[in-house]
Amino acid sequence: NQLIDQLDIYTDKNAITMAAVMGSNNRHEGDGDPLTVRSPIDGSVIGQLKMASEVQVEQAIAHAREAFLVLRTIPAPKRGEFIRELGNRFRKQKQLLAELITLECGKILQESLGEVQEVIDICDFAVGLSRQLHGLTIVSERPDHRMMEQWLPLGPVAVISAFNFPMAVWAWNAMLAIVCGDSVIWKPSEKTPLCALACQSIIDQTLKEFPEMPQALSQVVVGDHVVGAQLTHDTRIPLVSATGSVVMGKKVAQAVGSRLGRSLLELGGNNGMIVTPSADKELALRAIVFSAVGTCGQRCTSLRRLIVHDTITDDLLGRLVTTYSHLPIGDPMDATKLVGPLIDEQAFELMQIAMQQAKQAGGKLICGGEQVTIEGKEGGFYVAPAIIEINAEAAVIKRETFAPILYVIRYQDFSQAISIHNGVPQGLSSAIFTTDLQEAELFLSVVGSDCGLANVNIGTSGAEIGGAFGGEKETGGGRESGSDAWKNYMRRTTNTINYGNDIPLAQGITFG
Ligand code: UN1
Repeated sequence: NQLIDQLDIYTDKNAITMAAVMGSNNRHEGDGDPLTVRSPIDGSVIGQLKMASEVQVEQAIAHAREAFLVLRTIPAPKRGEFIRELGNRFRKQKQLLAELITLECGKILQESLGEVQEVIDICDFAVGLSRQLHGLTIVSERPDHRMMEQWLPLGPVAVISAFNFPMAVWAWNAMLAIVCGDSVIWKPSEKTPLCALACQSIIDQTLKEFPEMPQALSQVVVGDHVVGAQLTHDTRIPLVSATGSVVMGKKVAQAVGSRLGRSLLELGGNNGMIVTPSADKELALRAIVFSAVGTCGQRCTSLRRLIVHDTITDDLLGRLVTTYSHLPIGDPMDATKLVGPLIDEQAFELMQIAMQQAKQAGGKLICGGEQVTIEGKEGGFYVAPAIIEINAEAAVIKRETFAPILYVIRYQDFSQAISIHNGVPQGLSSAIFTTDLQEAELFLSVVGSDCGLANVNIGTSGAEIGGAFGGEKETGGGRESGSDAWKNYMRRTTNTINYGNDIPLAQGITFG
Protein backbone atom coordinates (compact mmCIF):
# COMPACT_ATOMS: atom_id res chain seq x y z
CA ASN A 1 0.00 0.00 0.00
CA GLN A 2 1.63 3.19 -1.24
CA LEU A 3 0.13 5.35 1.48
CA ILE A 4 1.50 3.18 4.24
CA ASP A 5 4.94 2.98 2.56
CA GLN A 6 5.16 6.75 2.35
CA LEU A 7 4.55 7.02 6.06
CA ASP A 8 7.68 4.99 6.77
CA ILE A 9 5.89 2.59 9.02
CA TYR A 10 7.77 -0.58 8.93
CA THR A 11 6.68 -2.64 6.01
CA ASP A 12 7.59 -6.05 4.77
CA LYS A 13 6.31 -6.66 1.25
CA ASN A 14 3.22 -4.61 2.03
CA ALA A 15 2.48 -6.63 5.14
CA ILE A 16 3.32 -4.68 8.22
CA THR A 17 4.96 -6.91 10.75
CA MET A 18 6.19 -4.20 13.05
CA ALA A 19 4.21 -4.30 16.26
CA ALA A 20 6.12 -2.97 19.20
CA VAL A 21 8.19 0.14 18.75
CA MET A 22 10.82 0.77 21.36
CA GLY A 23 12.23 4.11 20.23
CA SER A 24 14.05 4.80 16.99
CA ASN A 25 17.28 3.00 17.83
CA ASN A 26 15.60 0.03 19.27
CA ARG A 27 12.93 -1.27 16.92
CA HIS A 28 11.46 -4.67 17.52
CA GLU A 29 8.88 -6.65 15.71
CA GLY A 30 6.06 -7.85 17.87
CA ASP A 31 6.42 -11.49 18.77
CA GLY A 32 2.99 -12.02 20.32
CA ASP A 33 -0.26 -13.14 18.67
CA PRO A 34 -1.00 -12.13 15.08
CA LEU A 35 -3.31 -9.21 14.37
CA THR A 36 -5.00 -8.54 11.05
CA VAL A 37 -5.95 -4.94 10.33
CA ARG A 38 -8.86 -4.30 7.98
CA SER A 39 -10.12 -1.11 6.43
CA PRO A 40 -13.76 -0.43 7.31
CA ILE A 41 -14.13 1.13 3.85
CA ASP A 42 -14.31 -2.25 2.11
CA GLY A 43 -13.15 -4.82 4.66
CA SER A 44 -9.85 -5.38 2.86
CA VAL A 45 -6.74 -6.35 4.79
CA ILE A 46 -4.37 -3.39 5.13
CA GLY A 47 -1.93 -4.79 7.66
CA GLN A 48 -0.70 -8.01 9.22
CA LEU A 49 0.92 -7.40 12.57
CA LYS A 50 2.03 -9.31 15.54
CA MET A 51 1.04 -7.96 18.91
CA ALA A 52 3.59 -7.18 21.59
CA SER A 53 4.38 -10.14 23.82
CA GLU A 54 4.42 -10.02 27.60
CA VAL A 55 8.22 -9.79 27.54
CA GLN A 56 8.10 -6.88 25.09
CA VAL A 57 5.58 -4.98 27.20
CA GLU A 58 7.83 -5.56 30.20
CA GLN A 59 10.77 -4.17 28.20
CA ALA A 60 8.71 -1.19 27.09
CA ILE A 61 7.85 -0.37 30.70
CA ALA A 62 11.50 -0.66 31.75
CA HIS A 63 12.57 1.59 28.86
CA ALA A 64 9.84 4.08 29.72
CA ARG A 65 11.11 4.24 33.29
CA GLU A 66 14.70 4.85 32.12
CA ALA A 67 13.51 7.48 29.66
CA PHE A 68 11.52 9.22 32.38
CA LEU A 69 14.59 9.49 34.62
CA VAL A 70 16.33 11.50 31.87
CA LEU A 71 13.33 13.40 30.52
CA ARG A 72 12.37 14.78 33.93
CA THR A 73 15.74 16.57 34.20
CA ILE A 74 15.50 18.28 30.80
CA PRO A 75 14.04 21.78 31.26
CA ALA A 76 10.39 21.93 30.22
CA PRO A 77 10.95 24.60 27.52
CA LYS A 78 13.51 22.24 25.93
CA ARG A 79 10.94 19.48 25.98
CA GLY A 80 8.65 22.04 24.35
CA GLU A 81 11.13 22.54 21.51
CA PHE A 82 10.86 18.85 20.71
CA ILE A 83 7.07 19.12 20.64
CA ARG A 84 7.28 22.19 18.40
CA GLU A 85 9.29 20.25 15.83
CA LEU A 86 6.92 17.32 16.16
CA GLY A 87 3.98 19.62 15.49
CA ASN A 88 5.71 21.00 12.40
CA ARG A 89 6.12 17.48 11.07
CA PHE A 90 2.46 16.71 11.70
CA ARG A 91 1.64 19.91 9.80
CA LYS A 92 3.69 18.79 6.80
CA GLN A 93 2.17 15.29 6.82
CA LYS A 94 -1.39 16.43 7.54
CA GLN A 95 -2.95 15.17 4.31
CA LEU A 96 -1.21 11.80 4.36
CA LEU A 97 -1.99 11.18 8.01
CA ALA A 98 -5.62 12.13 7.43
CA GLU A 99 -5.81 9.63 4.58
CA LEU A 100 -4.44 6.94 6.86
CA ILE A 101 -7.08 7.76 9.50
CA THR A 102 -9.79 7.50 6.85
CA LEU A 103 -8.35 4.24 5.54
CA GLU A 104 -8.09 2.63 8.96
CA CYS A 105 -11.10 4.00 10.87
CA GLY A 106 -13.43 5.04 8.06
CA LYS A 107 -14.27 8.62 9.02
CA ILE A 108 -14.64 11.02 6.10
CA LEU A 109 -11.49 12.83 4.99
CA GLN A 110 -12.71 16.25 6.20
CA GLU A 111 -13.09 14.87 9.71
CA SER A 112 -9.74 13.09 9.50
CA LEU A 113 -8.10 16.37 8.51
CA GLY A 114 -9.82 17.89 11.53
CA GLU A 115 -8.41 15.14 13.71
CA VAL A 116 -4.83 15.76 12.52
CA GLN A 117 -5.48 19.46 13.11
CA GLU A 118 -6.31 18.58 16.73
CA VAL A 119 -2.91 16.89 16.97
CA ILE A 120 -1.22 20.01 15.58
CA ASP A 121 -3.21 22.29 17.87
CA ILE A 122 -2.38 20.32 21.01
CA CYS A 123 1.31 20.44 20.01
CA ASP A 124 1.07 24.24 19.86
CA PHE A 125 -0.77 24.28 23.16
CA ALA A 126 1.88 22.05 24.77
CA VAL A 127 4.71 24.27 23.49
CA GLY A 128 3.15 27.30 25.20
CA LEU A 129 2.47 25.23 28.28
CA SER A 130 6.14 24.24 28.48
CA ARG A 131 6.79 27.74 29.86
CA GLN A 132 3.75 27.83 32.13
CA LEU A 133 4.00 24.82 34.44
CA HIS A 134 3.54 27.08 37.40
CA GLY A 135 2.61 26.63 41.04
CA LEU A 136 1.46 29.05 43.72
CA THR A 137 3.22 30.89 46.48
CA ILE A 138 1.08 30.85 49.62
CA VAL A 139 1.43 32.98 52.74
CA SER A 140 2.51 31.10 55.82
CA GLU A 141 0.92 31.50 59.25
CA ARG A 142 4.44 31.39 60.73
CA PRO A 143 6.89 34.34 60.78
CA ASP A 144 9.89 34.11 58.41
CA HIS A 145 8.28 31.24 56.52
CA ARG A 146 7.14 30.87 52.97
CA MET A 147 4.98 28.20 51.38
CA MET A 148 4.85 27.27 47.76
CA GLU A 149 3.78 24.47 45.54
CA GLN A 150 5.64 22.94 42.65
CA TRP A 151 4.48 20.67 39.90
CA LEU A 152 7.02 17.96 39.15
CA PRO A 153 7.10 15.22 36.53
CA LEU A 154 5.10 12.16 37.55
CA GLY A 155 6.50 9.11 35.75
CA PRO A 156 5.70 6.93 32.74
CA VAL A 157 2.13 7.37 31.52
CA ALA A 158 0.17 4.64 29.74
CA VAL A 159 -2.26 5.88 27.12
CA ILE A 160 -5.00 3.49 26.01
CA SER A 161 -6.96 4.90 23.09
CA ALA A 162 -10.04 4.00 21.05
CA PHE A 163 -10.46 3.42 17.31
CA ASN A 164 -12.61 6.47 16.61
CA PHE A 165 -9.93 9.09 17.31
CA PRO A 166 -6.84 7.04 16.51
CA MET A 167 -4.39 9.97 16.69
CA ALA A 168 -5.92 12.97 18.49
CA VAL A 169 -6.69 11.36 21.83
CA TRP A 170 -3.13 10.03 22.08
CA ALA A 171 -1.82 13.49 21.21
CA TRP A 172 -3.92 15.20 23.89
CA ASN A 173 -2.28 12.94 26.43
CA ALA A 174 1.20 12.43 25.02
CA MET A 175 2.02 16.04 24.14
CA LEU A 176 1.09 17.26 27.61
CA ALA A 177 2.79 14.29 29.29
CA ILE A 178 6.08 14.84 27.41
CA VAL A 179 6.12 18.56 28.10
CA CYS A 180 5.42 17.73 31.76
CA GLY A 181 8.46 15.43 31.75
CA ASP A 182 6.72 12.05 31.55
CA SER A 183 7.49 9.26 29.11
CA VAL A 184 4.55 7.63 27.33
CA ILE A 185 3.59 4.08 26.40
CA TRP A 186 0.70 4.00 23.97
CA LYS A 187 -1.58 1.04 23.48
CA PRO A 188 -3.80 2.01 20.57
CA SER A 189 -7.05 0.24 19.76
CA GLU A 190 -6.30 -3.07 18.05
CA LYS A 191 -8.60 -1.80 15.27
CA THR A 192 -6.29 1.13 14.45
CA PRO A 193 -2.65 0.24 15.15
CA LEU A 194 -1.35 1.64 11.85
CA CYS A 195 -2.30 5.19 12.83
CA ALA A 196 -0.32 4.69 16.03
CA LEU A 197 2.71 3.34 14.16
CA ALA A 198 2.57 6.29 11.78
CA CYS A 199 2.59 8.73 14.73
CA GLN A 200 5.43 6.78 16.32
CA SER A 201 7.32 6.98 13.05
CA ILE A 202 7.04 10.78 13.13
CA ILE A 203 8.26 10.79 16.73
CA ASP A 204 11.23 8.61 15.69
CA GLN A 205 12.11 10.92 12.80
CA THR A 206 11.92 13.96 15.09
CA LEU A 207 14.06 12.27 17.74
CA LYS A 208 16.91 12.02 15.22
CA GLU A 209 17.19 15.81 15.49
CA PHE A 210 17.07 15.69 19.29
CA PRO A 211 19.76 13.22 20.34
CA GLU A 212 19.73 14.63 23.87
CA MET A 213 16.14 13.51 24.36
CA PRO A 214 15.68 9.97 25.73
CA GLN A 215 14.84 7.91 22.67
CA ALA A 216 12.18 5.84 24.46
CA LEU A 217 10.18 8.89 25.56
CA SER A 218 7.33 7.58 23.44
CA GLN A 219 6.61 3.95 22.61
CA VAL A 220 3.78 2.03 21.01
CA VAL A 221 2.75 -1.41 22.13
CA VAL A 222 0.19 -3.00 19.85
CA GLY A 223 -2.10 -5.38 21.62
CA ASP A 224 -5.50 -6.21 23.03
CA HIS A 225 -6.89 -6.28 26.58
CA VAL A 226 -4.07 -8.58 27.70
CA VAL A 227 -1.48 -5.90 26.94
CA GLY A 228 -3.82 -3.33 28.50
CA ALA A 229 -4.06 -5.37 31.72
CA GLN A 230 -0.28 -5.70 31.94
CA LEU A 231 0.08 -1.92 31.71
CA THR A 232 -2.68 -1.12 34.17
CA HIS A 233 -1.34 -3.47 36.86
CA ASP A 234 2.26 -2.25 36.73
CA THR A 235 3.28 -0.03 39.63
CA ARG A 236 6.00 1.62 37.52
CA ILE A 237 3.21 3.41 35.66
CA PRO A 238 1.72 5.99 38.04
CA LEU A 239 -0.93 7.19 35.58
CA VAL A 240 -3.10 5.32 33.09
CA SER A 241 -5.17 7.47 30.76
CA ALA A 242 -7.86 5.41 29.06
CA THR A 243 -10.47 6.29 26.45
CA GLY A 244 -13.14 3.80 25.45
CA SER A 245 -16.15 1.92 26.74
CA VAL A 246 -17.49 2.03 30.30
CA VAL A 247 -16.81 -1.72 30.61
CA MET A 248 -13.15 -1.18 29.70
CA GLY A 249 -12.89 1.88 31.96
CA LYS A 250 -14.20 0.00 34.99
CA LYS A 251 -11.55 -2.69 34.47
CA VAL A 252 -8.83 -0.06 34.16
CA ALA A 253 -10.07 1.83 37.24
CA GLN A 254 -10.18 -1.35 39.31
CA ALA A 255 -6.72 -2.52 38.25
CA VAL A 256 -5.11 0.89 38.74
CA GLY A 257 -7.11 1.58 41.90
CA SER A 258 -6.09 -1.72 43.48
CA ARG A 259 -2.50 -0.44 43.48
CA LEU A 260 -3.59 3.12 44.33
CA GLY A 261 -2.35 4.49 41.03
CA ARG A 262 -4.10 7.26 39.15
CA SER A 263 -6.42 6.75 36.26
CA LEU A 264 -7.72 9.39 33.88
CA LEU A 265 -10.87 8.08 32.24
CA GLU A 266 -12.76 9.35 29.24
CA LEU A 267 -15.52 6.80 28.68
CA GLY A 268 -18.89 6.61 27.04
CA GLY A 269 -21.12 9.57 26.38
CA ASN A 270 -24.87 9.56 25.81
CA ASN A 271 -25.09 13.14 24.76
CA GLY A 272 -28.28 15.14 24.69
CA MET A 273 -29.44 18.40 23.19
CA ILE A 274 -32.48 20.38 24.32
CA VAL A 275 -34.22 22.43 21.64
CA THR A 276 -36.59 25.01 23.09
CA PRO A 277 -39.38 26.92 21.31
CA SER A 278 -37.27 30.08 20.94
CA ALA A 279 -34.38 28.25 19.20
CA ASP A 280 -33.15 29.24 15.74
CA LYS A 281 -34.30 26.06 13.96
CA GLU A 282 -31.96 26.29 10.97
CA LEU A 283 -28.95 26.74 13.22
CA ALA A 284 -30.09 23.85 15.40
CA LEU A 285 -30.62 21.67 12.34
CA ARG A 286 -27.05 22.12 11.13
CA ALA A 287 -25.62 21.43 14.57
CA ILE A 288 -27.82 18.37 15.05
CA VAL A 289 -26.84 16.80 11.74
CA PHE A 290 -23.09 17.23 12.26
CA SER A 291 -23.25 15.97 15.84
CA ALA A 292 -25.54 13.02 15.10
CA VAL A 293 -24.12 11.68 11.84
CA GLY A 294 -20.50 12.93 11.92
CA THR A 295 -18.01 10.04 12.16
CA CYS A 296 -21.09 7.88 11.45
CA GLY A 297 -22.27 8.43 15.05
CA GLN A 298 -19.02 7.01 16.43
CA ARG A 299 -17.71 9.93 18.45
CA CYS A 300 -17.91 9.81 22.20
CA THR A 301 -19.45 13.27 21.79
CA SER A 302 -22.00 12.19 19.15
CA LEU A 303 -25.51 13.51 19.65
CA ARG A 304 -27.75 10.60 20.64
CA ARG A 305 -30.76 12.19 22.37
CA LEU A 306 -32.65 15.17 21.00
CA ILE A 307 -35.05 16.57 23.59
CA VAL A 308 -37.48 18.87 21.80
CA HIS A 309 -40.38 20.99 23.01
CA ASP A 310 -43.66 19.38 21.97
CA THR A 311 -44.82 22.47 20.05
CA ILE A 312 -41.84 22.42 17.65
CA THR A 313 -41.10 18.70 17.38
CA ASP A 314 -43.07 18.07 14.19
CA ASP A 315 -41.51 21.06 12.43
CA LEU A 316 -37.96 20.09 13.46
CA LEU A 317 -38.52 16.42 12.60
CA GLY A 318 -39.77 17.45 9.14
CA ARG A 319 -36.58 19.44 8.49
CA LEU A 320 -34.41 16.63 9.85
CA VAL A 321 -36.06 13.98 7.67
CA THR A 322 -35.53 16.14 4.58
CA THR A 323 -31.84 16.60 5.41
CA TYR A 324 -31.35 12.93 6.31
CA SER A 325 -32.93 11.82 3.03
CA HIS A 326 -30.18 13.66 1.11
CA LEU A 327 -27.21 12.56 3.21
CA PRO A 328 -24.48 11.30 0.87
CA ILE A 329 -23.37 7.91 2.21
CA GLY A 330 -20.33 6.10 0.83
CA ASP A 331 -16.56 5.98 0.41
CA PRO A 332 -15.13 8.31 3.08
CA MET A 333 -12.19 9.14 0.76
CA ASP A 334 -14.70 10.68 -1.68
CA ALA A 335 -15.02 14.38 -0.77
CA THR A 336 -18.71 14.45 -1.73
CA LYS A 337 -19.69 11.93 0.98
CA LEU A 338 -20.65 12.92 4.51
CA VAL A 339 -21.33 9.50 6.03
CA GLY A 340 -18.72 6.77 5.89
CA PRO A 341 -18.91 3.19 7.15
CA LEU A 342 -19.26 1.82 10.67
CA ILE A 343 -16.02 0.39 12.00
CA ASP A 344 -17.05 -3.26 11.54
CA GLU A 345 -19.78 -5.87 11.43
CA GLN A 346 -20.11 -5.99 15.19
CA ALA A 347 -20.90 -2.25 15.27
CA PHE A 348 -23.56 -2.87 12.62
CA GLU A 349 -25.11 -5.69 14.66
CA LEU A 350 -25.16 -3.60 17.83
CA MET A 351 -26.95 -0.85 15.91
CA GLN A 352 -29.57 -3.37 14.69
CA ILE A 353 -30.09 -4.67 18.24
CA ALA A 354 -30.55 -1.14 19.62
CA MET A 355 -33.10 -0.29 16.90
CA GLN A 356 -34.98 -3.53 17.65
CA GLN A 357 -35.06 -2.72 21.36
CA ALA A 358 -36.22 0.82 20.63
CA LYS A 359 -39.08 -0.59 18.58
CA GLN A 360 -40.05 -2.99 21.38
CA ALA A 361 -40.06 -0.06 23.81
CA GLY A 362 -42.64 1.73 21.65
CA GLY A 363 -40.17 3.75 19.58
CA LYS A 364 -41.24 4.88 16.12
CA LEU A 365 -38.67 4.72 13.33
CA ILE A 366 -38.92 8.08 11.56
CA CYS A 367 -36.25 7.38 8.93
CA GLY A 368 -33.05 5.50 8.13
CA GLY A 369 -31.51 2.52 9.87
CA GLU A 370 -31.16 0.33 6.80
CA GLN A 371 -27.92 -1.12 5.50
CA VAL A 372 -26.65 0.63 2.37
CA THR A 373 -24.64 -1.23 -0.26
CA ILE A 374 -21.87 0.79 -1.86
CA GLU A 375 -20.68 -0.53 -5.20
CA GLY A 376 -17.14 -1.83 -5.00
CA LYS A 377 -17.16 -1.51 -1.20
CA GLU A 378 -19.40 -4.46 -0.40
CA GLY A 379 -17.11 -5.54 2.45
CA GLY A 380 -17.85 -2.33 4.39
CA PHE A 381 -20.80 -1.77 6.73
CA TYR A 382 -22.63 1.34 5.58
CA VAL A 383 -25.94 2.43 7.12
CA ALA A 384 -28.46 5.18 6.65
CA PRO A 385 -28.41 7.25 9.88
CA ALA A 386 -31.62 6.61 11.82
CA ILE A 387 -34.06 8.84 13.68
CA ILE A 388 -36.35 7.20 16.21
CA GLU A 389 -39.04 8.99 18.19
CA ILE A 390 -39.27 7.42 21.63
CA ASN A 391 -40.38 8.02 25.21
CA ALA A 392 -37.97 9.20 27.88
CA GLU A 393 -38.25 5.99 29.93
CA ALA A 394 -37.07 3.50 27.29
CA ALA A 395 -34.03 1.58 28.58
CA VAL A 396 -32.26 1.61 25.21
CA ILE A 397 -31.77 5.39 25.30
CA LYS A 398 -29.97 5.16 28.63
CA ARG A 399 -26.99 3.42 27.10
CA GLU A 400 -24.51 4.43 24.45
CA THR A 401 -24.81 2.66 21.11
CA PHE A 402 -21.83 3.60 18.95
CA ALA A 403 -23.79 4.13 15.74
CA PRO A 404 -25.82 6.89 14.07
CA ILE A 405 -29.14 6.53 15.88
CA LEU A 406 -30.77 9.76 17.00
CA TYR A 407 -33.54 9.35 19.58
CA VAL A 408 -36.07 12.17 19.63
CA ILE A 409 -37.92 12.76 22.89
CA ARG A 410 -40.67 15.35 23.40
CA TYR A 411 -40.91 17.54 26.48
CA GLN A 412 -43.58 19.88 27.82
CA ASP A 413 -41.82 22.10 30.34
CA PHE A 414 -38.22 23.13 30.81
CA SER A 415 -37.56 21.42 34.15
CA GLN A 416 -38.82 18.18 32.62
CA ALA A 417 -36.37 18.67 29.73
CA ILE A 418 -33.47 19.03 32.16
CA SER A 419 -34.48 15.95 34.13
CA ILE A 420 -34.83 13.88 30.93
CA HIS A 421 -31.48 15.23 29.83
CA ASN A 422 -29.71 14.26 33.06
CA GLY A 423 -31.58 10.98 33.48
CA VAL A 424 -28.86 8.75 32.00
CA PRO A 425 -25.79 7.18 33.63
CA GLN A 426 -23.31 9.04 31.38
CA GLY A 427 -22.30 12.71 31.51
CA LEU A 428 -19.94 13.78 28.75
CA SER A 429 -21.35 16.41 26.40
CA SER A 430 -24.57 18.39 26.23
CA ALA A 431 -26.16 21.28 24.40
CA ILE A 432 -29.12 23.60 24.39
CA PHE A 433 -30.52 25.53 21.46
CA THR A 434 -32.42 28.56 22.71
CA THR A 435 -32.44 32.32 22.40
CA ASP A 436 -33.96 32.65 25.85
CA LEU A 437 -31.29 33.93 28.25
CA GLN A 438 -32.87 32.37 31.31
CA GLU A 439 -33.04 28.92 29.74
CA ALA A 440 -29.44 29.16 28.52
CA GLU A 441 -28.12 30.23 31.90
CA LEU A 442 -30.21 27.65 33.76
CA PHE A 443 -28.83 24.94 31.51
CA LEU A 444 -25.26 25.95 32.43
CA SER A 445 -26.06 26.40 36.12
CA VAL A 446 -25.87 24.00 39.04
CA VAL A 447 -29.44 22.85 38.39
CA GLY A 448 -28.82 22.42 34.65
CA SER A 449 -26.74 19.97 32.63
CA ASP A 450 -24.70 17.52 34.73
CA CYS A 451 -22.12 16.94 31.97
CA GLY A 452 -18.46 17.87 31.67
CA LEU A 453 -19.22 19.82 28.48
CA ALA A 454 -22.30 22.04 28.23
CA ASN A 455 -22.82 24.19 25.14
CA VAL A 456 -25.25 26.89 24.09
CA ASN A 457 -26.25 27.07 20.43
CA ILE A 458 -23.48 24.63 19.46
CA GLY A 459 -23.72 20.87 18.94
CA THR A 460 -22.40 18.25 21.35
CA SER A 461 -19.40 17.17 19.26
CA GLY A 462 -16.37 18.94 17.89
CA ALA A 463 -14.89 20.45 21.05
CA GLU A 464 -11.82 22.67 20.75
CA ILE A 465 -8.56 21.47 22.33
CA GLY A 466 -8.20 24.60 24.50
CA GLY A 467 -10.82 23.52 27.03
CA ALA A 468 -10.65 20.62 29.47
CA PHE A 469 -12.32 17.62 27.84
CA GLY A 470 -14.15 14.89 29.72
CA GLY A 471 -17.27 14.12 31.68
CA GLU A 472 -19.00 13.00 34.82
CA LYS A 473 -20.76 9.88 36.12
CA GLU A 474 -20.02 6.81 33.99
CA THR A 475 -17.95 8.95 31.63
CA GLY A 476 -15.28 8.56 34.28
CA GLY A 477 -14.55 12.06 35.59
CA GLY A 478 -11.24 12.61 33.76
CA ARG A 479 -10.26 15.84 32.03
CA GLU A 480 -7.81 15.84 29.14
CA SER A 481 -6.49 18.34 26.61
CA GLY A 482 -6.64 22.06 27.44
CA SER A 483 -7.17 24.33 30.45
CA ASP A 484 -5.31 22.90 33.46
CA ALA A 485 -5.60 19.23 32.44
CA TRP A 486 -1.78 19.19 32.43
CA LYS A 487 -1.89 18.87 36.21
CA ASN A 488 -2.96 15.25 35.75
CA TYR A 489 0.48 14.44 34.40
CA MET A 490 2.43 15.95 37.27
CA ARG A 491 2.77 15.53 41.00
CA ARG A 492 2.24 18.48 43.30
CA THR A 493 4.61 19.08 46.16
CA THR A 494 3.84 21.60 48.89
CA ASN A 495 7.03 23.18 50.23
CA THR A 496 7.40 25.19 53.42
CA ILE A 497 10.64 27.10 53.84
CA ASN A 498 11.91 28.62 57.07
CA TYR A 499 14.29 31.54 56.59
CA GLY A 500 14.31 32.59 60.27
CA ASN A 501 16.25 31.57 63.35
CA ASP A 502 13.47 29.87 65.24
CA ILE A 503 11.25 26.79 64.86
CA PRO A 504 7.71 28.08 65.40
CA LEU A 505 5.13 25.30 65.09
CA ALA A 506 1.94 25.62 63.07
CA GLN A 507 -1.41 25.75 64.87
CA GLY A 508 0.31 27.67 67.69
CA ILE A 509 1.53 24.48 69.35
CA THR A 510 4.23 24.83 71.97
CA PHE A 511 6.32 21.73 72.42
CA GLY A 512 8.77 21.56 75.26
C1 UN1 B 1 -13.80 11.13 21.17
O1 UN1 B 1 -14.77 10.85 20.46
O2 UN1 B 1 -13.26 10.25 21.91
O3 UN1 B 1 -15.23 16.88 20.65
C2 UN1 B 1 -13.12 12.45 21.18
C3 UN1 B 1 -15.03 16.08 19.74
C4 UN1 B 1 -13.61 15.79 19.36
C5 UN1 B 1 -13.03 14.73 20.22
C6 UN1 B 1 -13.86 13.50 20.40
N1 UN1 B 1 -12.84 16.99 19.50
O4 UN1 B 1 -15.93 15.54 19.12
